[in-house]
Amino acid sequence: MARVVVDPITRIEGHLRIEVETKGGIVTDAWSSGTMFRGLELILKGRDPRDAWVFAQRACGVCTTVHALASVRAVENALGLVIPTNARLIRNLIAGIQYVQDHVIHFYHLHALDWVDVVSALSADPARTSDLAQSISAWPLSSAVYFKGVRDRLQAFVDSGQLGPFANGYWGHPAYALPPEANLLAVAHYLQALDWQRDVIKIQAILGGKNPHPQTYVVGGMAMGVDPNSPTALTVRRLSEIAELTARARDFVEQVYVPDVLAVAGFYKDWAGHGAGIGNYLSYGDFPEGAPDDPRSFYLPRGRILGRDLSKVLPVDQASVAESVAHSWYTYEGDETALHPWKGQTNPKYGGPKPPFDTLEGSATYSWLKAPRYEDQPMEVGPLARMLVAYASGQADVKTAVDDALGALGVGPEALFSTLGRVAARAIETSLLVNRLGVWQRDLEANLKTGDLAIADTSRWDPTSWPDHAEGWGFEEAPRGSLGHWIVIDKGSITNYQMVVPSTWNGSPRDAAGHRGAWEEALIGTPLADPERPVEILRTIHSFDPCLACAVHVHDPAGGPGVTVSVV
Ligand code: NFE
Ligand code: MG
Repeated sequence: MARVVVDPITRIEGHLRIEVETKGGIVTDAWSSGTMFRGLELILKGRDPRDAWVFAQRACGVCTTVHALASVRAVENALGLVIPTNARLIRNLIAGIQYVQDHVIHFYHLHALDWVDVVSALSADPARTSDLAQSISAWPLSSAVYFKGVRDRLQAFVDSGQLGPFANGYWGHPAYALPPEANLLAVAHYLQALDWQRDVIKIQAILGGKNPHPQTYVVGGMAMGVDPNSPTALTVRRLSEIAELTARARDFVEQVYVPDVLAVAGFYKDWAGHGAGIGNYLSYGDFPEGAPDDPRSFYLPRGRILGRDLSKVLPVDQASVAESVAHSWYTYEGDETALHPWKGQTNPKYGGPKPPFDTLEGSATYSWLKAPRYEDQPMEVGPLARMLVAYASGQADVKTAVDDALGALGVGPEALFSTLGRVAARAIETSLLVNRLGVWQRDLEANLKTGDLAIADTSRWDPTSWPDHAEGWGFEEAPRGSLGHWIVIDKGSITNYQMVVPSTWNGSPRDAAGHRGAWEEALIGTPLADPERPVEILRTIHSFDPCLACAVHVHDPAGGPGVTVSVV
């Protein structure tokens, strides 16, 4: 038996330590530890609820805008505000392009190198790489000359000894399965995606003033002019720029990202048998296409699946969410083992071993993440949860797209419950949303043409119009999964604010009943070919797209070491 410790897991946002126990080269138990504390929820106490979104949005620079959206929704819910149609559609557009950019960056820059051996790409034949590229896509950058150029560029990196983003990979690891040509193709697209993502996110800058952290939210709607005839508002020219950028986004997703995911997945079908995890899936649903607070109008439906049973989609009620701190570095006053977020507390109390330490073994508390549970059950959230809930709900676009992808890979729906299923679900979701952006834009233009220029309901702007005490919740589907903000307002100020974030669901430690979190559970049964180079741990953990900055909502002033992998 050996303990394998990876700390930190890189190519994620924030600080994550994973420890696993192995027996005979197979993972038999796992611990997920968020190693930083931030306390944003404490920073929000005492503030004006109308300002909360600006602070909350700083939880993260990766999923950026999602905390602003969850925050304004929580305050709107507390004050009983319904946002106008224009605001609903602009919010959908900002959130939608965020998904598209975030998912593509995740695949190429945060996850692909778990599957793609960069050094092997150096031995690829550019002509055969060109043949491969043209066999899977009509994307024009696919000539032998182009791929030779990429290979030469990569060789120059290696010769200089400065590998940059490709330093310290597990190159040559026996678990890599792609031929050199597929590796070169993926490296070429890794580089292209860097430029592409910078361009397409301009949509957020057009609609939000800047990226990351758009600045145009307001409680009750959006704070921007939408008169197509005014030079300072969202003009016809701006709308046509958005349409052009959306087309660029769509071309890359359809002609590069999706074909690459399918091609890579074809070499790793064994990963449809690893990484399933708990089998409970939660989606709050999002992208309202009618009444903004009616989940029946959502493009991606709300629902819950238990025990991988796709025949039933169960309802979701915010009252059923609670966070346990039984194994976290927090204390709750009183005897409660789990608290609903309106009653939530953020009392940090480090209870792990004194650093530096080798392992967390024997430490009852081991993470700065709390353990969110739905009716006491751990849930997986994220693209796979959303696609499964939508698929089981009979959402027509999702059903067609999922069935097509399963058909292309020649696997059945059970393959979805896996590490590979997560990667595929993210690509399917990206493809659906990049196409939906055009629908929301057309709806926005059509609504503006009717003369409806309403952009915010400011009827409750004055705090003297508020009740003495109000409670609200705001749900959002962030790229990594279900995000909830809960707010309590007393006499115009925030008296409690709790954020229950996607990576907190997925990366949670055990709860009071001993249930593991989604990452912990997903690692069990994973084979490790070489425990000193545990690429298999990275595959499954990265498939969730972790974000610890969101999840704990500090830093090591001394800097600390780089990545250490130890087998103890
Ligand atoms: Ni920091 Fe986030 C997303 C949120 S995290 S990335 O998506 O909310 O889990
Ligand atoms: Mg929290």
